[in-house]
Amino acid sequence: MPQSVLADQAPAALAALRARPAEDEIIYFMLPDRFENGDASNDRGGLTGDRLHTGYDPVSKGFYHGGDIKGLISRLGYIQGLGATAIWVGPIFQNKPVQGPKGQESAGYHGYWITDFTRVDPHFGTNADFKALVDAAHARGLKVYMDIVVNHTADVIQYRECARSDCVYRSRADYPYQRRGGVAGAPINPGFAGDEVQTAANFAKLTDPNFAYTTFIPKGEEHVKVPEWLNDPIYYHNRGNSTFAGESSTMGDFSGLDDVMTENPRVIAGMIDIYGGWIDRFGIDGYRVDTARHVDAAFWRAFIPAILDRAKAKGIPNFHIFGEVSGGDHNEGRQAIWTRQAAFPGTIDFAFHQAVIDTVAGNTGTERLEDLFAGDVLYAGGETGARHQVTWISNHDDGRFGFYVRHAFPQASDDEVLHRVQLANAMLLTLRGVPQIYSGEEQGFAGIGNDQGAREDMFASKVPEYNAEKLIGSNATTATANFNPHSAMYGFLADLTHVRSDTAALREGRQVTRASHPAPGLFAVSRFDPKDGREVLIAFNTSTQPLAANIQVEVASSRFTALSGACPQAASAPGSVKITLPALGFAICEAK
Ligand SMILES: [Ca+2]
Ligand SMILES: [Ca+2]
Ligand SMILES: [Ca+2]
Repeated sequence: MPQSVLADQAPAALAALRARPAEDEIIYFMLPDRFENGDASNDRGGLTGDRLHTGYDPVSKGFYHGGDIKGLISRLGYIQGLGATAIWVGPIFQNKPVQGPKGQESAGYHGYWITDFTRVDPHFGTNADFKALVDAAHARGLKVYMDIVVNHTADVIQYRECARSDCVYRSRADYPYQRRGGVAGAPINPGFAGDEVQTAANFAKLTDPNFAYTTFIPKGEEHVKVPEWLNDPIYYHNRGNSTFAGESSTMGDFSGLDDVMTENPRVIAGMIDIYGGWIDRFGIDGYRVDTARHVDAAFWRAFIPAILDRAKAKGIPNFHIFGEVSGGDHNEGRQAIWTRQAAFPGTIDFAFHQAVIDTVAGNTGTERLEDLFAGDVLYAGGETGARHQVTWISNHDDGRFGFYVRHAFPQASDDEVLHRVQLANAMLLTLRGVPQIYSGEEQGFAGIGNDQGAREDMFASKVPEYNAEKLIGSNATTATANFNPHSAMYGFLADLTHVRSDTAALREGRQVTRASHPAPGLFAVSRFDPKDGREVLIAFNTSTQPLAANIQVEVASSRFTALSGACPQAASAPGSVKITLPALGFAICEAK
């Protein structure tokens, strides 16, 4: 569309967008550094020198590759063509360009090492570029979700007693706040009643940050963080590296990243100020919250309502906030805890991810999926609340679904791998929750592992390991740009996103399990239109054999239309329909 046409449509598009509930969205997630390079002049972020100074090295997985906000703007049509309705943009805040022990350095290309929380990293562009992105997305009816971090900042604070990698966690019991360096140490912080008494008066008594370790800030970095209050070590836990267990889960440093003292009311107010500011200035539509489980629940109980209020005041009633709760056994109860005691409207659904891995990139029976959805009552708001869960099968940390399939079924043909990945995506786009597609899925990216192994470039990559990857359903490689709207996965996903967006039952409808199996095979659910109750039956076959089965439906559902796959025209008898599915196939059947 020409820019002038977009501008004319902008106010109406924005009003329609603001009115959509979170569960109507299909989210497309990308790391800006790896998506599209729209401006070669910012590739080094305005810095000079080698890659350890600029962070730029397009040949290496762990450094900046040149993607930026201008590039992302230029590809919004590609994203919209896929049928996504929202973008989740990896963190765009200014980062420490390079971190890590000598010889093991890597760059902040992923965005999770923030120094300045108020501005865009120069590798990605400017705050004005980000405003242009939000406006351009909104003009197309696309929402913009930012990826934010509260838990930590870049690694700036150091300890005298140890180097970053060997700073073991020092607990509150062994290193209480009122002693310096252990229970036998000199008295400090008199009268501080502990971090659970969250009043300004109490935290005013916490003046010495050197209870567990002796903190210092290397010369030249004293004011590197913005806002300025973040430069004071008193606003950090300073207890050494998290073991991701017990108390250290919320108070330990994530591999040296400075862990913020989120119990302090000054910190809570400061973070509300920072992230409320982005809403005020840019009118964005939601936050994906990094490392949510490493911040105490009381922080979220204060932060989340304040942010939702801030959004409402800005005319954004459906602002979504979804937290990353990773680790542990990835069950639905563990996710649901954070919607209850930490007030998250939704979490990134690791339980869904694991259940689809087990059943489609594994040999677990489809009862696993029935169990998953039986847990929906655990979420705040019950089954309605569960529809705010952000569901996914591939991402930048845990790896891509295709990788899991190839790992689980090393003998599988290319065709079987493609069908398994498509089946998993069919589940993603029809079952309850807000589906999130990770950039590259639509071009058959499978990745070579997790983390850096799953962060391939969409533009022509110079990374040899990426370029050696065999894509799924495509003869292309990542050595050339992959914005092909005719690829097998793009067309497949676009068909399903349009079915979802056209069918209220698949976005907002109640979901009832109809059939499951102790071994690979049938899984079926019905979803119901929230207004007229019309039934949509969705059936999946996770086995490599065709199947036919009678499935219970509503007695009123006597005739069907196929929205995808093969559906019978009519019920076999009142309340029963016979579904026939090919190996690893599925069908979406809407009652007339
Ligand atoms: Ca660039
Ligand atoms: Ca540190
Ligand atoms: Ca923490």
